[in-house]
Amino acid sequence: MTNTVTAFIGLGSNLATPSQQINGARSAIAATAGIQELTFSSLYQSAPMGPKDQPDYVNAVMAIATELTPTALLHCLQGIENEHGRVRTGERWGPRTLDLDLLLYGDQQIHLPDLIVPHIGIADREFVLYPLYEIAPDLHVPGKGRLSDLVANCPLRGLQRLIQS
Ligand code: A4P
Ligand code: MG
Repeated sequence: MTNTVTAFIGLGSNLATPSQQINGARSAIAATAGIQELTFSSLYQSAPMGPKDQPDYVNAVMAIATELTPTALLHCLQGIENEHGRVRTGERWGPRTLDLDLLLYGDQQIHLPDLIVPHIGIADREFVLYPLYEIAPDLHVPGKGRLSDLVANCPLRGLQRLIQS
């Protein structure tokens, strides 16, 4: 691949054996033309943000090198969500088999109707910041500051790193 950009993807699931959903999504992303996996974080378990009457989540962050445009990458991620049985019920922050968010795309700030990068919730979500910090501790988040500072200001809220067998 030539002219690649480093991007970070947030993966989340709280239905249908979440850790398997995450691992399946990782394989699907890595197998996509124009994407090469660089690093994958540990899996983390967290209490649901939003409605509490849903199972805990498993989250992870993946670093990739990609020659896809941000919009093409988003469409790939949405296709993989759909292949993993994602059903959009319309409930905000409701349970899901698989959620793939484009967290960062190089040092770009993007404001399109269907794509905002850095991802809108990045600075407030322990289940994004801690796995991201695990694989890229020196990162600077465009428009928001140093990742290490964002982590220092974000409570763990019970986030747990899962030991993988
Ligand atoms: N969109 C805009 N920017 C982006 C981006 N950077 N990456 C648009 C991905 N999508 C982006 O997303 C809604 C719209 O966001 C899309 O049409 C896309 O064009 P969606 O995936 O269809 O809907 P959603 O995920 O239900 O909405 P939302 O607001 O993105 O939810 P979040 O922020 O993804 O939160 N609790 C824990 N512990 N862990 C979790 O992972 N996740 C959620 C969902 C709720 N609670 C959670 C977790
Ligand atoms: Mg989403």
